[in-house]
Amino acid sequence: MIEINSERLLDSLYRLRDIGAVDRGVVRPAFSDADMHARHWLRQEFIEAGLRAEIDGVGNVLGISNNSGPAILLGSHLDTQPKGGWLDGALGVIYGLEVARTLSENCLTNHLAVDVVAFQDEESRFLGCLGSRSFVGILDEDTFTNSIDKDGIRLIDAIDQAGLSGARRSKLDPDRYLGFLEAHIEQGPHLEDEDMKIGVVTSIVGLGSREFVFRGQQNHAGTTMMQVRKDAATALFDLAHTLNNSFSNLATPSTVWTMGRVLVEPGAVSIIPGYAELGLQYRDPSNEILDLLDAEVDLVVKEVSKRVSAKISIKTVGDRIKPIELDFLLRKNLGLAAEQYAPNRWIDMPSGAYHDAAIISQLLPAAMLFIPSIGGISHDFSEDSHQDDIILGCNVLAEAVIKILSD
Ligand code: HGY
Ligand code: MN
Ligand code: MN
Repeated sequence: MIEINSERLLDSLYRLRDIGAVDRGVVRPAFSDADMHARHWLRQEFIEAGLRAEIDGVGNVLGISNNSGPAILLGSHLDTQPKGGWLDGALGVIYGLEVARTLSENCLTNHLAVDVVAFQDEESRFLGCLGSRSFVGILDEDTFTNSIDKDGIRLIDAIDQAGLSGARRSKLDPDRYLGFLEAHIEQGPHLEDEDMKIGVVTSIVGLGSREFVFRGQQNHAGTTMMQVRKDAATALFDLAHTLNNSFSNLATPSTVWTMGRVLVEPGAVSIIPGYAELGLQYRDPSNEILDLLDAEVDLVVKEVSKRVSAKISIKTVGDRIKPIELDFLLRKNLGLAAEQYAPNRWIDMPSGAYHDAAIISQLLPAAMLFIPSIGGISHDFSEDSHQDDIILGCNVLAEAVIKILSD
């Protein structure tokens, strides 16, 4: 059984963690200085690992083996949430680097072709899975040209600022690969609750999203009688409350929805808000349920618009990320490897988080491997995993890669 260099693995993870470190977490939003620093650092690591390395026109970092295919592509994303954990995305990227290094150092495996990728903007500063969408060729020019972040910064300006304007946008060559494997922290409590060490992911949820805008009339909070007000915040609260109730009636046990972004302007206690924004995101393993929730949103907007005085409009309808099943053969090899390193301590399980693997699966067989998240926490500075679990996961991935490429 292969043994990765655990000291080197942890050292690379800790050095990456230092880039954009805040408290116990990291702040490396797509195209931020910290993100680009991490990408240039990683490109150098790929070169030292003997890979041909480049940063492409949307910031994806690619490390390509000199070995001829068929190859395996390993990786994940390098960008983080605005207040992110140190392992979300980073784990899968550094696992890929360590597997490439370990196999190239071993005379029995140094002929195998292991490529590694670090995608850009999986965390949707501009657009969820921006980098992997560009890599599979489904990022249309209109979206590329018109994407802006929540502060109104244009994607093309962020790319220019990062010094990437004019760099080519790499495209996946499906003929080179047998598949894509993304290792990731579970970001939930299931593995820890079941005292399991490895999750072999069966499916990835789908996702719908909306941005609502509420326009009313800013006015004095004392002299404006209730019946004449056009209060943007009251309309927002009414819509949020009604959506919560109506989604609860449609939801299955695996349906989740979140209203994680609220803006009320001008945000002063003695001023009736004239403007408000609300971000809604909903997820389910079933595309049919997501279609139902889509339709329900439109019905609820119509119903609430009739009874509030502010005007409600839908600013953006996010691209649907479809739920997907992951590749059976790749999963089988992940399971065989997991059984070798963690006998009876691994399970098949769905992913409640979405991942670049969902996008890559449009062109390549794809599969994922999870390691436990302490307390099930993620998208928070306190996100963490036990060192032994981190090392075990990388060994399982390396063994699975050898099985897949040697079959
Ligand atoms: O939100 C997600 O599922 C992913 O972590 N971006
Ligand atoms: Mn994330
Ligand atoms: Mn992630």
